[in-house]
Amino acid sequence: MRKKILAMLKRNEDIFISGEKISYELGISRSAVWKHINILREEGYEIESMPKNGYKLLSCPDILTLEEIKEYLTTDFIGRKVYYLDTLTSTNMKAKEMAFNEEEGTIIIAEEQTKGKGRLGRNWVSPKGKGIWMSIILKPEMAPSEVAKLTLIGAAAVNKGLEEIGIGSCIKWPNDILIQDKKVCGILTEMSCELNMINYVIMGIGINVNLDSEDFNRKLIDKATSLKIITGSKIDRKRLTAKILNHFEDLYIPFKERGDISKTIHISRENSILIGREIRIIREDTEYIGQALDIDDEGQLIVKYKDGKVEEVFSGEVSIRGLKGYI
Ligand code: BTX
Repeated sequence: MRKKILAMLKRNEDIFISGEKISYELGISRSAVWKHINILREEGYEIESMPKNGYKLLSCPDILTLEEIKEYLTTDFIGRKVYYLDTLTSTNMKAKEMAFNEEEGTIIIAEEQTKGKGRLGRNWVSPKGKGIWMSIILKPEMAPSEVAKLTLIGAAAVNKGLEEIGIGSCIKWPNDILIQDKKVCGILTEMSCELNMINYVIMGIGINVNLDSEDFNRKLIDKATSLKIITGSKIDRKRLTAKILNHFEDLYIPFKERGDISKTIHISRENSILIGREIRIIREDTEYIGQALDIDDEGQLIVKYKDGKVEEVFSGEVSIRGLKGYI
């Protein structure tokens, strides 16, 4: 019911709508309307009320519920069902618990993660209300070996979403987004599969939106940044969340339906921070130094080592670090 009242207020933004009209259209008492209005206020909606005129929505809170992101959403199924929680250990962990019973495209978003996960057991700093910490549940019918490409789709979607709000970024193959050589977003793709069949994939996306320098500890400050630090102003998280989901669906559908990943590869190449640079590849405990030559049509990084040998590096097998301070 509260969602319906909110929708009415949003449809009538800037004008008053009477309590009587709301109660008539929704078939509830005027005191019930009043109770729901008060709960909405507690959630952060600024609603003016005047005895004769009724209610007027003045402003909406900076929260990532479906009600708040949907006005920017153009997708068919990605992000059409949103579980929004104030705090979670990790959205990926929660998504894994829920994945079997949820439809493809469902997303889990938390305002804060107390145990945000990076790759290989690393942690992901996720302070309250300042980032986009979300996981998308996917159920593609394809071989498990194809899943690495999904991470590239996620990174390309974030890059395009940022571009749409006027922020240029680079993709550090396969799973990071950097601005000014510092990490602003990380992607963690996890899957559950049988031999030849994927049960589900969880695509976890973490974006440092409105974090301040104090949110990063001393170790991180040299290698991590946020959109707010870069641009000097607070960024609208709702709009950005929806735009990323829109791009994600656009890139995901051709891949899921026809295995077509060409647009993603194009975006990955055009915005790659690695191509042409000297890189360090860490495989188990050994380090290899080489030059990143290209990203091939399958999404693999082509590397030329110091001994002249050229090799395709597959996502997930290696960690890559830049040599000169970038992560
Ligand atoms: P990664 O292993 O490539 O990066 C983790 C490393 O990045 C850490 O060891 C640390 O050095 C650094 N780091 C930690 N927090 C941040 C941060 N906020 N910004 C920049 N650098 C940081 C990257 O793993 C994948 C991260 C995915 C995070 C999302 S959030 C939603 C979803 N749920 C979840 O638990 N994880 C994913």
